[in-house]
Amino acid sequence: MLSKIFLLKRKNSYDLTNLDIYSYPEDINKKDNKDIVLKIIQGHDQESLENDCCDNLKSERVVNSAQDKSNPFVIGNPVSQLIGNQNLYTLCINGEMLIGLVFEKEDNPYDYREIFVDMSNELLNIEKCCSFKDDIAIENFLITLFIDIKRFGDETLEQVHDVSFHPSGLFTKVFLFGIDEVGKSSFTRRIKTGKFNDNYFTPSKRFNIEYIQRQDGLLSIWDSPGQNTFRDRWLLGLQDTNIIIYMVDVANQLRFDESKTEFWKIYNENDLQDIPLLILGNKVDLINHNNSNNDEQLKRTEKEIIDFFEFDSLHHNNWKFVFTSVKTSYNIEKVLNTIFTLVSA
Ligand SMILES: Nc1nc2c(ncn2[C@@H]2O[C@H](COP(=O)(O)OP(=O)(O)OP(=O)(O)O)[C@@H](O)[C@H]2O)c(=O)[nH]1
Ligand SMILES: [Mg+2]
Repeated sequence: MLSKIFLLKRKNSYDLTNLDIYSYPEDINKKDNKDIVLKIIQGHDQESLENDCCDNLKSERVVNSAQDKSNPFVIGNPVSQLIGNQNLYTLCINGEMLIGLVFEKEDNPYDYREIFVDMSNELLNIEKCCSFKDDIAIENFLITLFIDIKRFGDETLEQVHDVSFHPSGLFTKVFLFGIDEVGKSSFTRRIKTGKFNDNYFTPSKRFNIEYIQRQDGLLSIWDSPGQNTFRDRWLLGLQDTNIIIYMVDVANQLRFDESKTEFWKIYNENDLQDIPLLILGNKVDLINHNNSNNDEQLKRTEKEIIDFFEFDSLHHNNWKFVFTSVKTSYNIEKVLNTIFTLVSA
C-alpha cells in the first residue's frame, strides 16, 4: 500500500541541497535524505545533474505533452526505484519538480502508473503552471493526491488481488471529526492498539489514517486534526466517506457552542444528507452522576445534548448518538458495530 507522498521543488538554482521538500503524512528530514534525493534525481537524468532533472525527456517519453494546449504541463514517465528499503515511484513535472510515492516493498508501483499520472495531471491543472501560492497550497495538493491514490489505487489493486476477501473490493471509510481535545486520536488508538493513556496528548496536525480489520469488513478511520487552524482541511478528508463520526467532549460544556458551530458549518455548506452519521458523546466517565439512576440520568443528558446541538433538525434519519469513554472502553465495541449497522442501513 501507498505509505507516503512527497514533493521536491527546485528553487531557482540547480543546487540540490537547496530543494524545497514537502511530504505527507510524515516530514522527510532533508539532511538525512540528501543521498536519497540525489539518487531520485539521478534516476530521472542519468547524464547530467547540472541540467533540468527532466532535460532528457524526449517526445516519446512524455506522457502528457503540450499537444493539449489547455494543459501547460509536461509530465514525464514515472520512474520506479528501490533505494535502501524504500520503494519509490517518482514523476517529473515541467523539469521543475518531482512528485514521489513511497510504497511498501512488496508493492508493484507500476500498478499505480495510470492513476498516478492521471490524478497528478488533473490536480495540477487546478494550479496554473505549478504556481502554488504558498506552502499550504502544496500541502493541500499532496494530501488530496495521497487521498485519491490511496482511495482509488489501493481499491483497484484490492479488486484485482483479493476479490474473495473483500467481495466488493471496498473498505468502509470513516471520517472522524470534531473540535480539538475531544478524544478522536485516543479513540483511534484505542481501537487500533487497545491502549489508552491519560497523558497521551498530542494534538493532531494531519489526518491520521488507520486501517482496522473487523469481522464485518475493513475500516479505514480518518482521524482529523481538530485545532482551529486545521479545520479547513476537514473537507479534504470528507471525500468519498461512507460514514461520518462527529465527536463531542460531553464533560466540557464550555466548548459546546464552538462545537455546535463547527458541526453545522460543515453540514450546512455540504450535501451530506445521504451519509450515515454517528455522534459520539465522549469522556462520559468524567460526568458525575449519582449511581442509583445512572441510566435515566444518561438518557436525560443525551436529550439535553441533542437539543442543544439541534441534531434533531438533521434532514436525514440515518444518524445515532452514543455515549463513549475511550478511557474506560465504555461502548467502544458498540461504536464499531454501529458503524457497520449504519453503513448497511
Ligand atoms: N477522561 C477521559 N479522557 C479522555 C477520553 N478520551 C480522550 N481523553 C483525553 O483527552 C485528551 C485529548 O485527546 P486526543 O485524543 O488527543 O484529542 P483529539 O480530539 O485527537 O485532539 P486534536 O488532535 O487536537 O483534534 C487526552 O489527554 C486524552 O487522554 C475519555 O474518554 N475520558
Ligand atoms: Mg488528534
